[in-house]
Amino acid sequence: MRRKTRLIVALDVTEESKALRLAADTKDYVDAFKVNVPLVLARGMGLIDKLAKIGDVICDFKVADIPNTNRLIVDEVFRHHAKGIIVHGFVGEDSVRACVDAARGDVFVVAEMSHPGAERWNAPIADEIARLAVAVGAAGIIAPATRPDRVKALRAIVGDKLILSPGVGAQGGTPADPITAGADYIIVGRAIYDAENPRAEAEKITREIARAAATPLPR
Ligand code: NUP
Repeated sequence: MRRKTRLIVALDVTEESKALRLAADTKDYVDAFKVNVPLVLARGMGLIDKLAKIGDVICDFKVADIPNTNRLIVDEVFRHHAKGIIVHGFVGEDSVRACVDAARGDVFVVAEMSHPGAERWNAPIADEIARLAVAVGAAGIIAPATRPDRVKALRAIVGDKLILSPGVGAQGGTPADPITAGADYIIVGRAIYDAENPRAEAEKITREIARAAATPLPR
């Protein structure tokens, strides 16, 4: 995955034509497209192959099963030309390792989710999941843009692994804060695909990312 604009757009629409239009409209401003389960349930895995012709695709399937089932899911995803997959870490080392072993691209492990409910069960084990991601050789982790202090803390754990940070816009996070806190990429869905002009919105967000990236970290 290239690291140019540091924006990943979440294509959380369920119409194939909308997903393809959104991808074509925003491709100049994004480093990757993220596809979640609703779009694939609605339109099938063939759409991943089509999107992969426009840009890099990360499948956000939050894989969370026993090692053998994880392996089968990961295999299927890369057969459709995805470049990355998002998996859960709480299921344990063997399950995550099965994903990394089966992957023909990047595996990103959800360390801590962005929604309020994650504070109860997920946040208390997030540091351990981040350590697990490093131990099994994952490409990176998911950390919440809604809690930039947690992005900073998780960065200290994962070193130079990639951090992808969702929760910008509709969930209340800003593009700048997670970048300043150490995220490599931000993930944005509704703020772009619900905008009147998704391309212009994507461009605006990339300018905010660039500005934040040029600002030195506070000491
Ligand atoms: O912790 C997470 N939070 C999150 O929002 C992990 C995720 N993978 N996501 C996904 O990012 C979520 O499922 C959606 O596809 C996207 C955020 O969308 P939006 O809130 O920007 O519309």
